[in-house]
Amino acid sequence: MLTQQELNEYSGFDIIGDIHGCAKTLVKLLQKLGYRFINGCYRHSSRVVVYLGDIVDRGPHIREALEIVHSMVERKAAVCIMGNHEYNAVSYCTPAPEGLGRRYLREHNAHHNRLIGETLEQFAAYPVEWREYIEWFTTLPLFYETDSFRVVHACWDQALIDQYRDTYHCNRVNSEFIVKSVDRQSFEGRLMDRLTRGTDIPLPEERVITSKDGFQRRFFRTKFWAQSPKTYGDVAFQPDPLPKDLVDRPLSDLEKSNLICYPKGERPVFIGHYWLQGKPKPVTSNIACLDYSAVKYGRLAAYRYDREPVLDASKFMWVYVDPPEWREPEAE
Ligand SMILES: [Mn+2]
Repeated sequence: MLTQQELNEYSGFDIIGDIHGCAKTLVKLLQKLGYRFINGCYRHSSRVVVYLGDIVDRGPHIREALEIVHSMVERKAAVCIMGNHEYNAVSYCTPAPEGLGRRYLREHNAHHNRLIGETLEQFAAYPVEWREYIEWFTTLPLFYETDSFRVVHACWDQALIDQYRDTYHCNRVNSEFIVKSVDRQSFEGRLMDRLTRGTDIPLPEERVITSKDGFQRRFFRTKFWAQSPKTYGDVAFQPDPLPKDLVDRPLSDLEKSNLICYPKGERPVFIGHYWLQGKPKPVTSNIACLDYSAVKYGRLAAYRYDREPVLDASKFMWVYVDPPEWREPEAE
């Protein structure tokens, strides 16, 4: 992995959000950003890519997307952190220790099978390669920071990150951590959940929202930067709207105490994860989300970061995901 000193030699950082198997669009975005394929990977003479995780699942060219990202990370042309989908892949494919009551760390139920289905299908003929990627995922950092910015897949929680550093003395996971994290109540489980999935609030009165991708949700995703929020509407941050009658519902003291707030004066943090739509722009002056729903014909988005303390809407770049990303490659 790139050291801090090596990173500082680059003039800037191109931070790229959730790819989800849209490899053709990724190539277009890298080219638009000035990267060229030289000596085994895409690279730039003076810039480096930071991938925010969620390379796998859902899209049509997952194996190709992994090849592009992995080759860049190997050759120090990029850094890649872990998304919840890489974590899911590792735990889905890792046999459980005895006594857990199931064969794999992540249960093979209908919901989980469906989420990872595209990935396993596309790797069906390449089992050795898939095994190597699983081993690679097991070593990915959960968060990353330099003197000027921070990245995490879903939520920067300083208290948990500090505790992690005190315990593990690094920012990467390992197989022991992965096994412990299966228990959602453990420190490892809470950290993994918080950093790769963010904060959320359970819906009251056992209500359910059916999300746009057809899943039933019993909670809604919340901001980790809301300053003294009062209602559900003040903290909701997800593509599926809250039911109208819940928007003005006051947050209880318990709900408030479970929220966190990334301070306004802190260095910028970049996240993916949230399926945003529309024209990319910063979420706040020091938070930018780069997940613009690429895999649902949205945009694959990047932010060209040059160490500025205040984020700027003009520094987003993107490529629209065309239907051809989804068609079989034509015979050439
Ligand atoms: Mn994602």
